[in-house]
Amino acid sequence: MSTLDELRTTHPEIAADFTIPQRWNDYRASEHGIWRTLFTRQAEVLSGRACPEFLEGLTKLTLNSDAIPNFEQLSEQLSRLTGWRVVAVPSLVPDDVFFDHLANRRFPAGQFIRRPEQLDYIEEPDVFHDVFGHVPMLAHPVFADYMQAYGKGGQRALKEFGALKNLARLYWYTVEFGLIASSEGLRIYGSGIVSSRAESIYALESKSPNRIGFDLERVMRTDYRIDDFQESYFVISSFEELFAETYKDFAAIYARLAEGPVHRPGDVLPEDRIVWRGTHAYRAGSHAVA
Ligand code: HBI
Ligand code: FE
Repeated sequence: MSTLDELRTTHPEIAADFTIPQRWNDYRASEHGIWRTLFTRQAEVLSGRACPEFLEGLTKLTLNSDAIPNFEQLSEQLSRLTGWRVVAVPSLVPDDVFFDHLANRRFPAGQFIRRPEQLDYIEEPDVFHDVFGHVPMLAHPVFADYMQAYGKGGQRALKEFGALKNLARLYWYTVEFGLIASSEGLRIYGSGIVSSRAESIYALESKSPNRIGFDLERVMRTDYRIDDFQESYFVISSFEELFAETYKDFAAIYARLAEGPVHRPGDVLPEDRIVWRGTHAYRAGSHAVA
């Protein structure tokens, strides 16, 4: 991640909170074309795979394949639904800046769009991952509150040794890679899955990964991989449950977590509520110790 001074060389107008003007008029036709390609193929793969709340968010915000959304217009619509706005940033921003935006119901979205050769994988969050992947869920009132609570929790965790790692795992296994057990079956809500064609299919249909019932401390103890499909997904039963389970004072939880083990991404534990036991997972339980 770059510092503010480094970013000033490529983005002279960057503000202290790392926001930049979106400059919607400056996107090229080819860039809108990449949005269109990605949107079209995800809309196809997500019908029957994404949770109803995500699909309703797309509809309520009138997100479509036409063009990269204009953040001003999108924010007007989103703020009427849940009070959130979308602001443009170059890409990843420092943790304290990220948390401050979320705590104030601003979602920082990458301004740029990936290149044609990056359709399937990109390391830094671009406008497709951030807007298509994250923003529809911010139109859901309970999820919108969850994201703000995460931002506030992050501000507190920054002051406490070790806590940020625990909290980042919660974000990873819910906001980025979460599954939900809907009345119709398993569905996706995590942005990292919904913005990836291959992982949208893998997360629900592959026999390989574990699907494990969500448990806050279990998730906060589990390392994650950033370079491949997940070996385990955690399944919530509702967004109300997710919010209730996480709207707690984490101080006592962080103290307990500092003591116990850290689990590998593919570990299955005796106390896990197994939704599906993956065929490629480790069996022995935890190894590393915090
Ligand atoms: N910045 N733009 C952006 N998007 C993120 O998802 C993000 C970030 N900075 C920090 C960060 N995520 C994580 O380290 C925290 O959620 C822990
Ligand atoms: Fe993301």
